[in-house]
Amino acid sequence: MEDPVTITREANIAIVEVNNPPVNAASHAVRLGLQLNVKEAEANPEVEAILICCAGRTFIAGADIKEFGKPPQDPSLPDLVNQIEASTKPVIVAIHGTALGGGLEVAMGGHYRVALTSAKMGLPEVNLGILPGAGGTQRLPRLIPVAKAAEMITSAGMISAKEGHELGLIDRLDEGDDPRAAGLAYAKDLLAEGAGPSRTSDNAAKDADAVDFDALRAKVKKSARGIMAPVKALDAVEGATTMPFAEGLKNERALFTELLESDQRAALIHAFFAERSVAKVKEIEGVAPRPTDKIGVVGGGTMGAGIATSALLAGIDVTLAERDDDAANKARATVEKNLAGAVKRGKLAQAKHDAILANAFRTTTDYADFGERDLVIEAVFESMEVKREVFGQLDAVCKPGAVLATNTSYLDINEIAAATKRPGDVLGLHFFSPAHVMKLLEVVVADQTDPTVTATGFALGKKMKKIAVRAGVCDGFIGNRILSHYQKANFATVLAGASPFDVDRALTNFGLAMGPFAVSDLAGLDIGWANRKRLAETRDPRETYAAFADKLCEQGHFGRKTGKGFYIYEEGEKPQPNPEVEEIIAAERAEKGITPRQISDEEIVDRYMAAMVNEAARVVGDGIAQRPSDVDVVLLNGYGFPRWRGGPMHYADTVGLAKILNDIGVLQKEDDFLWQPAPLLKQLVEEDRNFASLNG
Ligand code: TC6
Repeated sequence: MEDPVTITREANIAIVEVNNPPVNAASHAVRLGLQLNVKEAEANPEVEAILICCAGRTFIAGADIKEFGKPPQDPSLPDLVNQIEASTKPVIVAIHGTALGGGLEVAMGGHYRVALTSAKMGLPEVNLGILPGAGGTQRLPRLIPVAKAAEMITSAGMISAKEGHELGLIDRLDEGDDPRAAGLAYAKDLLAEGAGPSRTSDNAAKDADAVDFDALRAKVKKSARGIMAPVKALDAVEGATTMPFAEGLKNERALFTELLESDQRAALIHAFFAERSVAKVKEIEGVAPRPTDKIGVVGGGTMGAGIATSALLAGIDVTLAERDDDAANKARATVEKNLAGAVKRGKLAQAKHDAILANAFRTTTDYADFGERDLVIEAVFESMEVKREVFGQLDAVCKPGAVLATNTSYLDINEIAAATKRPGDVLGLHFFSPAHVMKLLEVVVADQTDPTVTATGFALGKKMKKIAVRAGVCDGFIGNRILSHYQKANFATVLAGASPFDVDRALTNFGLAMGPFAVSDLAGLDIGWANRKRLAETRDPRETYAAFADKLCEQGHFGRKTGKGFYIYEEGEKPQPNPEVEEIIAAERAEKGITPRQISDEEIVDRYMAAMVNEAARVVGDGIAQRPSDVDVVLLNGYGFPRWRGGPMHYADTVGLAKILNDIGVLQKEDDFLWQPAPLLKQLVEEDRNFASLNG
């Protein structure tokens, strides 16, 4: 392998360049190369200044994440950064692309920083369950105001080079596109001025008095939602305001090591790589996608308008069809509201917003307007009959080669495709509501879907900045199929003795953003009810059917939108448990001859996880998901599973598959039909393997 760090010289300036594609991560070889080359430059009497820069698309984007959890190799990143800072010759760092984590820490070890105006920078370590452990928590608050440093570090946010310049992190901006040239020009100017080394560690923390750490800690703890890293990172930043530099570094190291050894770090790094491996889909390797510049959307309800908004934000031209002018106007108003929201949140410039509405978006009531569209996404009422009708019409008007996608959440896409004469052009693109906010996209591949069509689904997902996951056809695909199963298990837990409120409490304590019964209320209880009615005919007679949610619906209680469901909703009040729910459940238990028993929070969680993992194992075993980590990505990004637990499959590996299988075995005595162990789970336990062994 080529040396990832090289040294060259231009007159009296040594140029130390990192070249470690794809993102110049500070791997062991890079750290070693930087150490040796900076040393060499220091020792060379002809060198008066040292420039550190990177080849390729970015400055160092961080420590090499693959090395975390493995035995450390010298030089460590903190030692390297200290060595760079200690240089007796001025060290200039030229930044382009994204200087992140350990990359920005290397830059802060340098004495002068020049950044291309297009560059961005940040310390995103807390996203991975760690903190900036190479001096970042000590140097950043010595370069920019402590409050801003604390915000950047605890939120993992990135700033632009321009903001970095205003704050004092960047000394010079360069309008060009060549970091090496920018660095050399700066180095020459500094030498001409007679500038010497300028070490950040000599500075005091900036505007430290302006920060109330106790108040900030309470705020960070609340928004961290169970993740330890942001709170520990804040502790380290506080150290920069109360301790001398060397002591602050030691404190940072201790806090970093604690996090590095935690299960949370392992889970969050698993999630990072899982989200990247979903893009690896064998059947589309080397397959060129079809165009997606102009799309059509059928249906302008919440979902269709959300999809249209998401496409418009991605620079795609959108035509949206509704059945009449009234509905089309309503859809337009929803899209306009969504786009105005994006402007308000700073995601979209006003001028761009105006241009989108003037040029890139139109509504229609005539499918003939889809004639020239590259791809059309159907988002109409969830009924096979209606969808087949829509696809028949699309088949008649769309140009050859156009991709026809359905946003169905459950229905059989093979049957929908069969309504056209071009089933190879049909696939599922299952967005999650609100579609312009949620990142998850299931790309559902039907029996006859052409690989170029699948590749187009992934290309569109990338354009829309979604996390696209390949799924096969079955009822509910990956996410909703698993959801249906664990909902049944939650219902069974309630019949066995827990209240819905016990279940919600236990699972929010476990880390879910909301309890499953509160989520059902939010989504509308009528949705689950309609789905259960749809499946009634094919329901296995051995299933113990829990009817208490149907009873609520029969009384017109659909959750939040009707003011009553599992909870009671009153304007300005915290939702309260609905006492009628307990009565309905007690009656159903009596009818079924069930004597309720006390169920601990721990058991509630174990039952929930056993159900989720068991069905997920079936989903992988049946080939609906490509690999266990794809399931994790779906549950993390579409169903509120706590990221710091890594997803259900990672969680199962952490507690051990034998424990999950054992829990299922115990539950089988309660309900032999619901708790059949998945063949893949049994096989892995027999072979003493975990889900990670299947990720490849
Ligand atoms: C740290 O620095 C701690 C310091 C303290 C130490 C004491 N390492 O995201 P993409 C791979 S913690 C190894 O698709 P993009 C990635 O897996 C780190 N590999 O590209 C993928 O590989 P694949 C702090 C990495 O253009 C490929 O690069 N830094 C790393 O959409 C392309 O990635 C971060 O947290 C890495 N650090 O976005 C930054 N980074 O092709 C994490 C990426 O085999 N990285 N890879 O699948 C990012 O946020 C983004 O990758 C990006 C580029 C913005 C740099």
